[in-house]
Amino acid sequence: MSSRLLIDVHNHVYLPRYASLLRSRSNAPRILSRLAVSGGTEERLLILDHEPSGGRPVGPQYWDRSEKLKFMDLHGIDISIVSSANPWLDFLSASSAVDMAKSLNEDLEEYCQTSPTVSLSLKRLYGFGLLPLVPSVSSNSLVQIVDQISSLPHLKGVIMGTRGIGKGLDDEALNPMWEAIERKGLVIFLHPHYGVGKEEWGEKENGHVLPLALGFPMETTIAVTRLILAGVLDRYPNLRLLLAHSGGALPQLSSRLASCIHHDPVVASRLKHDARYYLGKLWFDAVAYGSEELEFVGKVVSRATRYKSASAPTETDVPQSNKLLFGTDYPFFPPLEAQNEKWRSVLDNLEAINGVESWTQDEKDNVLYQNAIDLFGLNQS
Ligand code: 5CU
Repeated sequence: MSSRLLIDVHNHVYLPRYASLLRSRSNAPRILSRLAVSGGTEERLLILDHEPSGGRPVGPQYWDRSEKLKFMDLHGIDISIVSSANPWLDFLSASSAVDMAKSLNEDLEEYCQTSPTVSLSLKRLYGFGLLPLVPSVSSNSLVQIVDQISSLPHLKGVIMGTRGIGKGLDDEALNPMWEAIERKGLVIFLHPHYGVGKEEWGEKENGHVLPLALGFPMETTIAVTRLILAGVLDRYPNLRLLLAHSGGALPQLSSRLASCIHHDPVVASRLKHDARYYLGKLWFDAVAYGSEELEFVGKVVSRATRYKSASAPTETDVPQSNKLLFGTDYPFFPPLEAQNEKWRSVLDNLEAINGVESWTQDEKDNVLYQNAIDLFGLNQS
């Protein structure tokens, strides 16, 4: 691929079927209707723990494909890899979650398959499917839905929260699912929803700042660390995990993690490699809003092969920008002021990538599109 592109790997949708489900509910997660100050009715979204009881504004940007394409055009985004937004199917019974996953995956395939094209072989929209990750679901159902997703040509992976089927991502009951995802070559987009214990946030009114800025990334940090400690990446070395929000605090804490493991023989004996090695096996979105943070993540990830055990296959260091991928988090973080203007949150992330001092233009292009082409196999579409 020679022409330059912009590919957004972190953006969301509530497909119309899912928005209807949220409208039918009387407790969170839900979409409620209420009288607007300006007259008429307005819809509000209630998804997070401790969301103000009136929720927040929600509108077509959450479900209408033409709004997403307009947003992409406004920001020069050629391709989006779209995922359902949190909290996915977490609140459903096992049988409802299986049925809903199947239907939403078909809906998303249609949403992408009928999208405009970038070139002869490339669509503007691809997607991450949904798995029925709820308590009591059977391994068979999970594997069947992995098979369904891999049979839908415009779905390139799965989006997944951190709870697994109730016990987290270190639950052995998930092994058949990991095996199936690895076998089918799907990318896992790991995304938070629950944050960490709300008692940490004190009594001051800070809106969503603490849960979103700190709680979300810490949730991801803990979930992927538990997955590593459980040996999932040793058992399934070809699993491809993309971490939301640049992997949270994992890059910053990885040497501390390695040291703690080293001093705990029971955990150490479970793992084939130093903890830092596993960072090189992960992908990170570039939704970090700062050049220095991106540069730091790139450096930490690239040194991973230094920490492989002697028995590991020969590998070379990962170039510094090869595991980071541009994302927007659309439709979250919309501008507070004028509509029809570019979004500050998107510009911040673009400026962060373009401002990394030690990266060449080729390295920035890796993050802006080339890594996404490689990870999702878009040149083979
Ligand atoms: O602003 C938020 O609540 C969110 C959310 O719930 N999920 C997400 O992906 N980004 C922001």
